[in-house]
Amino acid sequence: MLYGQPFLVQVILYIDKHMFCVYNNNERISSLALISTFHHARYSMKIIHIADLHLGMHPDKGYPWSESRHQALWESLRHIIDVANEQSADLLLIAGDLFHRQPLLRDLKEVNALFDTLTTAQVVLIAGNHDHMGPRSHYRDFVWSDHVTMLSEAEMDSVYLEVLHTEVHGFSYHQSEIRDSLYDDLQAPGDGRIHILLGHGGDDRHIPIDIHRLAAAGFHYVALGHIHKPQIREDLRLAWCGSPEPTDHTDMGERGYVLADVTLRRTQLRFIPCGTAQYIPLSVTVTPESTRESLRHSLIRAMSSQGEENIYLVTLTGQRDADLDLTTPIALPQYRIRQWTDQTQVALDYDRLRYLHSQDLLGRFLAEISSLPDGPLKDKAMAYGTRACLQEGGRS
Ligand SMILES: [Mn+2]
Repeated sequence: MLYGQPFLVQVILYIDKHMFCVYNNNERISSLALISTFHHARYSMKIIHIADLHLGMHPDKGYPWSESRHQALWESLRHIIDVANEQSADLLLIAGDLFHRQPLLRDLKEVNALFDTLTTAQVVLIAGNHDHMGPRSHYRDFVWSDHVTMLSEAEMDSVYLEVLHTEVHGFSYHQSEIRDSLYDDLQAPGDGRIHILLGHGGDDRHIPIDIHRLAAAGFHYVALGHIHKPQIREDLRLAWCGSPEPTDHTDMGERGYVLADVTLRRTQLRFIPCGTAQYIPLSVTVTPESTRESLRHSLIRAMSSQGEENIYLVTLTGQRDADLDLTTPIALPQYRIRQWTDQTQVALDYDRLRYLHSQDLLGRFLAEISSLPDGPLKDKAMAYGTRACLQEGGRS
């Protein structure tokens, strides 16, 4: 040792995420891409996990807002890439069905161009059942940018991302259905690396998944796609992130992606909603006093307060005046009404019915029941009995 020399050299482990740097009086003299277990035991990797974007799809085809929903799907990918950059994410995982059907070559070029705008994240993706690798799929010979890896084999494969000390495992669909439980007997290697499984499925025709069995396979994170409803199981280190936008009127509730923080020791999962519209069931109660105009106002009030961007499934309940026709939807062109269901019943005018049906079964029924003591049970019995008689009469 050179006694009397000032101590000049400091070793700093966290100069940046992946470098092991040696400093001399604050001047970096050496930086080595050394991967130490010590470093990675503490290094927290930020992952954005998405799936089921269904790019190219036209949700609600035939409805006036369909084109804007088609654009919203592409916009969701742009948004997620912006988020990945803002958050300095390390990894963007795409768990299948990025496209709604076999992608065109130009679609792949557009997506790759978007991936090129990622400033920090590497990308790993698989094909799902919708965008499966058919014999002439453009996925087969497409050359992705260096930071993008597609696990395109039909059998389990992996990519080791050295700077992240992480191996991502997965395979792609080569047909639209896989009925075998291909994720049932997996075991993550115990080699000190972080192991992630990228998977697609979870129903009978698309790789049935036993989440507890999969959780026991020892992956640090299991990033799944196919089920559009998010299901986040931090306790099992497993999640279906869901689709970032709803694509069908049966897709209720919030849609988004998963932000995962993964180290060798722990996995933290957060669901981040990002859908720009939701399908919302809207029930409107009709009374004998209701008119189409009054219902129009109720609907506008309800849809404005819950968001004009949302898509509504309207159900009308209650009792309507016999003259009121609600089978034709009320025209509200500035709103998005996907479904219109009339479940109303004609309000019963007992005095008029007694008069009209004095000579038949309904008249006798009403006379009989009116002698019973008043109460909710009597009201119900009267309504059910009357409707049954009217329906019987209608059939004969
Ligand atoms: Mn799918």
